[in-house]
Amino acid sequence: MTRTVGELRVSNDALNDAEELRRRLNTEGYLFLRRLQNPDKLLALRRDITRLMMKGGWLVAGTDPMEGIARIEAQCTEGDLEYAAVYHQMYRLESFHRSGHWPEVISLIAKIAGEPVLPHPSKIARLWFPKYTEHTTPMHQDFVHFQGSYDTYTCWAPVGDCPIALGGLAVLAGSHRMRAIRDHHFSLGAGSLAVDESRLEGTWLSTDYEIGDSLVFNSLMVHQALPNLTEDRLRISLDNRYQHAGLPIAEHMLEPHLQGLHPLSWEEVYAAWESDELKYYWKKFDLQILPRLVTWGERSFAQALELAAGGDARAQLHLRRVVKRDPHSELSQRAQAVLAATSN
Ligand SMILES: O=C(O)CCC(=O)C(=O)O
Ligand SMILES: [Fe+2]
Repeated sequence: MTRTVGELRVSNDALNDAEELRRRLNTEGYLFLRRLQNPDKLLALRRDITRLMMKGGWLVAGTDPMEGIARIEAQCTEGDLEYAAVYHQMYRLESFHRSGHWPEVISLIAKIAGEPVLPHPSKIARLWFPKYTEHTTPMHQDFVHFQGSYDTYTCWAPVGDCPIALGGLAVLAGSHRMRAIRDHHFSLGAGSLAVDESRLEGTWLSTDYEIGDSLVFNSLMVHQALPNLTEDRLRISLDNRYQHAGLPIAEHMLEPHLQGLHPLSWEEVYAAWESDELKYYWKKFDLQILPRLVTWGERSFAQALELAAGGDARAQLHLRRVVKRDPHSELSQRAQAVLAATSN
């Protein structure tokens, strides 16, 4: 994406005015708060995560892990076994899960959505390598991934400063007004689904994020990540989801993130936790749980097969990733057949 990016509107002035927050969310589709989250707590989390990245071989040995200086040879992303190796270590951190329950975020969501607020059990972080821009999160609506209710809110926040060049999140101004799910097609970036760019109008908004800054939007807002154009820095961010506990939630949001790609159980996640407080916390709510819709995922995979058969290098890369992850799965068999037919 090369186009001008406008500045997000800062809404800190409305932080204590629930009605005004809701009005801005309705008119603009997002709320951007400077330093909503405590920088010290985020830095402590960054320390925990970068320590695991160093242990996992993602960072240059001898550098300060807090700097997040990537070993370019270690590049990987969601869907890669190498990604899961570090992501799953991080996923076992109690501090990571606790960060999705920090009161500053919960009380903001309570003002928007009402109480009680349900933080989704499926907490999410992105650990994005530099010089890997074809894997940048493409433009999409979260609903196709997370489903449940349209009134599910994503809170995106970098775990460290995130200037434009490090590839923070951008939202498409006004895109929430079409209260509908747009067509999505195959894409190489995170989630493998993108909306058709030619049908989009409006200005992309982002900012030079500083630690603690948080961007909240609902699940129909079109957004994407900007590419990580730095020489050697990893971008670390959280995108946790929240909703009113009385609204429906899709069943996969009750499981650890990336369950479909890289299985992990809650018992494994909880194995080294010191406190029981957040274990299975959602069971105290009487939740309305919806089955996961596989429509979008299946369409993306079918398109990847078709594109790969026609010689599309990105689709072929996607299929090779599927095969490497689990050579014996049914999807892999189909991917292998296409790859074999197109190799020369
Ligand atoms: O951080 C990213 O690259 C993707 C985040 C995203 O799509 C989201 O927060 O919904
Ligand atoms: Fe998203």
